[in-house]
Amino acid sequence: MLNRKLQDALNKQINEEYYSSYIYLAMAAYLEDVNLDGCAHWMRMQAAEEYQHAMKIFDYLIDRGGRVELREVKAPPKDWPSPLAAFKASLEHEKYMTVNINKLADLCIEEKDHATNNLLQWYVSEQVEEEAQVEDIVKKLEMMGGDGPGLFLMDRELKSRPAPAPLTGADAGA
Ligand code: OFO
Repeated sequence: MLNRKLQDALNKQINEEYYSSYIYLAMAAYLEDVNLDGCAHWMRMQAAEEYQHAMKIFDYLIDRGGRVELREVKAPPKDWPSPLAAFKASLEHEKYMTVNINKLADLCIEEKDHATNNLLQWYVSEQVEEEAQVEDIVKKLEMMGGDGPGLFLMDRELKSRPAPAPLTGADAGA
C-alpha cells in the first residue's frame, strides 16, 4: 500500500504527463499551421508517448492499491515564434520533466518505497533518451539556420517517426 505523500506526488506526476501530451499536441497544431506536417507528426507521436507515460503511473497506482485522482490540465501555449523555437521549448520542457522525475525518485528513497523507486528508474532512463532526441533535432536545426531548405529536409526526416510501441508487461507497470 502506498503512503499518502507518494500517492499525491504520483497523481501530480500523472497531471504533468497529461500536460506534456497536451503541449506536444499544441506544438503539432502550430506546426501543421505552418505547413510542416513532418514536424507536426513527430510532435503527435511525442504526445502519444506522453499519454503512455501518464497511463503507466495510472496503472501502477491501481496495482499498489492507491487512488487515481485526475486534476485539471492547464492550457498549453498556442503559438511559438518559429519551428526552431517550438523544438527549443520542447527541450526546455523535457528538462523540467527530468527535474520532476528526479524529485519523485528522491521522495521514494526518503519514504523507503523500493517498488515506486523501481518504477521511477524507468522514467529516469526515459528522460535521458527524450532530452537527447530533441536536443539532436534542435542542434541540427540550428546548424541549418532554422529555416529554408534545412527545415524542409528536417520536416521530411521527422515524418518517419514510428508510433510508440504499446507498453506491455514490466514496461507497462502492470
Ligand atoms: Fe517527455 O516526459 Fe514523460 O516522463
